[in-house]
Amino acid sequence: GSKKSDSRGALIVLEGLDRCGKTSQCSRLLSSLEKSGHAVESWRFPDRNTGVGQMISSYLANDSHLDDRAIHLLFSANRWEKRSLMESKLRSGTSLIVDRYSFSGVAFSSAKGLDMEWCKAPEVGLLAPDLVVYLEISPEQAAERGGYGGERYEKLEFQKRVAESYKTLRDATWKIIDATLPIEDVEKQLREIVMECVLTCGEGKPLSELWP
Ligand code: Z5A
Repeated sequence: GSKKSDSRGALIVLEGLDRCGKTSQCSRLLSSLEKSGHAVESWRFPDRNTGVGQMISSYLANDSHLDDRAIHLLFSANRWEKRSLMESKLRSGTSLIVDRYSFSGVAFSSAKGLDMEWCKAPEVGLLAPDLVVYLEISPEQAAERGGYGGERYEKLEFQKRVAESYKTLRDATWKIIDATLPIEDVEKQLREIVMECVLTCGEGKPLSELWP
């Protein structure tokens, strides 16, 4: 049907441990939404293409050392530098599928021992997702998938603490999908949840900000 003038895109966020399958699912979701005629883009954080993103990338590759709070604020700044573009895309009717967002920021930094409320503070005022999907997998099962590479956080003990942080962070609005199911089954469940969200946003659900 014809698009109403107030129809906006949906902000959809995928979260989960390293190797849970976010990247695979984001690309499947992107092509299925495109095929059904939706305006949609796939984004990811960290966005390693910006100046801040390059500092983050070098930190993750263990090529540079940064204080825990300093890197936390860089991850947040990396989202702030994309905020206005994000808002204009959504308002112009483009849905965004985002691989990691503020929840990763809080989960990973609080897993290092930083206070969770302190971690949330710099995220206040960023756009709140219309939907957060958590792809659930145990740290042990995730580690079995192709093994970890050399990046800083790719260690079992650390991923266990991240999983605990995510448990504290998640609320009743999050949708949880069993990420150990076959890729096609995860894809099907994800598509259904996302389609419903895209429709609701198109019908004029207002944009809101973190933390709701
Ligand atoms: N970080 C942070 O600290 N603060 C922040 O604010 C943000 C991030 C935003 C880099 O992220 C690190 O930054 C990340 C968090 C931290 N550290 N960790 N850990 P990244 O986005 O660059 O990297 P990543 O998200 O952790 O990892 P990834 O390698 O991109 O994993 P993935 O996207 O979840 O998974 P995948 O590539 O789709 O799949 C992994 C493998 O599993 C692959 O071989 C697949 O074929 C396989 N797979 C996928 N699905 C299945 C199913 N269903 N069954 C079996 N096998 C599967």
